Amino acid sequence: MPQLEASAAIDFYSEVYKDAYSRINAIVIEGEQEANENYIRLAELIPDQSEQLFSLAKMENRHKKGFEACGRNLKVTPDLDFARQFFSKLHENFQAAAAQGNIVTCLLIQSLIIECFAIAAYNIYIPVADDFARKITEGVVKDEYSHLNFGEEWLKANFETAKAELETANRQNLPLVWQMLNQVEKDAHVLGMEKESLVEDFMIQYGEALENIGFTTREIMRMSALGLSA
Ligand code: Y39
Ligand code: FE
Ligand code: FE
Ligand code: FE
Repeated sequence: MPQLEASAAIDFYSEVYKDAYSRINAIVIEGEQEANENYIRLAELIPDQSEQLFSLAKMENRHKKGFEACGRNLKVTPDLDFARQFFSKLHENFQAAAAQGNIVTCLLIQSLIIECFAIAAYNIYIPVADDFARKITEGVVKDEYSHLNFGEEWLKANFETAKAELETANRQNLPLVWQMLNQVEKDAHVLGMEKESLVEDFMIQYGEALENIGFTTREIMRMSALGLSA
């Protein structure tokens, strides 16, 4: 089924919609919570940018509150156990990298992969969201671009020393995104969001980010192809 253009055809109060929403809404709430923690951790790892990183962490906390309100508005209880499971591999990889002081890997996971995932998901959700959630999500997605930009700027400024670690971290973490998308494909579809649109938007954001950081088109092609078959 093609990506829906408008929300007119969606019944936000049907049991089928609310059941799917209980998982997607939980993913977003848990994702915002983990993003908040990740930016606080990054503030410790990059002390000369801590002020800005704490301000990003604060935004993530606001996003979480906004999406909690979206769930309440539809009288949906978010399935947070499912959501924790959903993020567990990326979460473990971030924790392990942080414990070793691998800032580049932490930034790739949070500021490139997770932010691009968020931007893709929110852009695709906005046209099919209920009125309440649309307004919230429009405000949030603007912030996510600034989070992605933070990662791009730092990695661009440190490109020569970061390059090899970025390639390794990409190889370890990009395939996880495709596994995660496969897990939510059905629920996203119920909300009017098509997997192909999500993949397309993610690849555009992620490819542009790698380009801004300093990778060549050939390198971007090679890095992006990883795990696509997962
Ligand atoms: O930086 C952020 O705010 C990111 C944590 C939020 C993650 C959002 C993840 C969205 C995935 C939803 C998948 C729906 C198909
Ligand atoms: Fe379809
Ligand atoms: Fe956010
Ligand atoms: Fe963010």
